[in-house]
Amino acid sequence: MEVFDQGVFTPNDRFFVRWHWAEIPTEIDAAAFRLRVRGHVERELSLSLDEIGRLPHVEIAAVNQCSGNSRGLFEPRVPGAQWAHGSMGNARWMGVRLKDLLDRAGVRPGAVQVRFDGLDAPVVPEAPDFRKSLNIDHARDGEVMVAFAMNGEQLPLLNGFPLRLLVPGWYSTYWVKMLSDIEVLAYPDGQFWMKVAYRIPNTPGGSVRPSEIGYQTMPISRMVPRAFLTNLAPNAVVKAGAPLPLRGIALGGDCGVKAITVSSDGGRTWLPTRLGSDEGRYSFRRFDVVLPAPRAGQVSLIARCTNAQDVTQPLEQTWNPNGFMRGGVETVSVTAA
Ligand SMILES: Nc1nc2c(c(=O)[nH]1)N[C@H]1C(S)=C(S)[C@@H](COP(=O)(O)O)O[C@H]1N2
Ligand SMILES: [Mo]
Repeated sequence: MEVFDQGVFTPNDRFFVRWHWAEIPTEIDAAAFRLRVRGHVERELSLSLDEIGRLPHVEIAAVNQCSGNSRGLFEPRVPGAQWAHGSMGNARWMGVRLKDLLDRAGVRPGAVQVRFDGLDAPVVPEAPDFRKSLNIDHARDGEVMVAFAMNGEQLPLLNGFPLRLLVPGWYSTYWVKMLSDIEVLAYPDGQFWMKVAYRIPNTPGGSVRPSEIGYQTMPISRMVPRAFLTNLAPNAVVKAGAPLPLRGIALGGDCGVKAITVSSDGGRTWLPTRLGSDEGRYSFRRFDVVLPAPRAGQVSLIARCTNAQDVTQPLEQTWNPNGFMRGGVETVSVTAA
């Protein structure tokens, strides 16, 4: 929260890092590197970084958020990486449109999905290589991109040098790093990382009761709106009888932020906040407000995001057994003294 409090973009050297498998190249020969585009296409491509760099460049500000961000806060607890809210970050990404690469290869009629693979590998050969797929129309929407720069610098190795997929508005499980292989499929991808892993209940907010069974699941996809207070740590002591400044960051999910409201009485009454600069609909948006002076005692503070599609965060926290897609409001309790 200290880092998020400093600005709307997350510095590269403070950005979270996550890989599934430990077999990750620690150096890459940029001159020898090739990106393959193959499968259900007119002509296979093997593109150097120079060739990719000559395609039209696009830049977008977008939040990279792990599907399991905040999993460590799930109640009851669930297995998996015990993240608090730090497995997200916002950057300016520069690259080329995936559509331009696919057009160069010529997608053949009957294409259904596009699968993405990177240079990392499982630690034992029987384990499934990390690969993710998007539907063909999504892959060609002109927004999904192959990025080579992050906040004006080349992609850091740990964030996917030399290329990573960028799927604005979608959880970053799809943002395949060290992207080396793009395969157009004439059938739906049935491998582990689409069929078994990264699935959420097919329910509103992907939420179920802890005892619930027998529900349908589907691949996780679009992010949901979220808001976080960044200037007050949990259990901080604030001044009683003095106006209380609040600041934070929010994301709309798969669209922009429309409004952030805050409550200091557990959600009974809400105050509007002032929004910070608009860096685009997939970016973090900052907000701030000064609350009327609290009386001495416990104060529970809540920030709540409404996105451009009028989706508002639920007051009750969401839950599922994989700890994905947390979407309910977050509460920060402080003491006024
Ligand atoms: N090649 C590859 N790309 C990957 C992954 C991976 O294991 N291998 N993990 C994904 C997941 S689950 C997340 S949360 C993001 C993390 O991106 P970051 O390390 O740049 O923050 O990378 C995604 N891309
Ligand atoms: Mo993730």
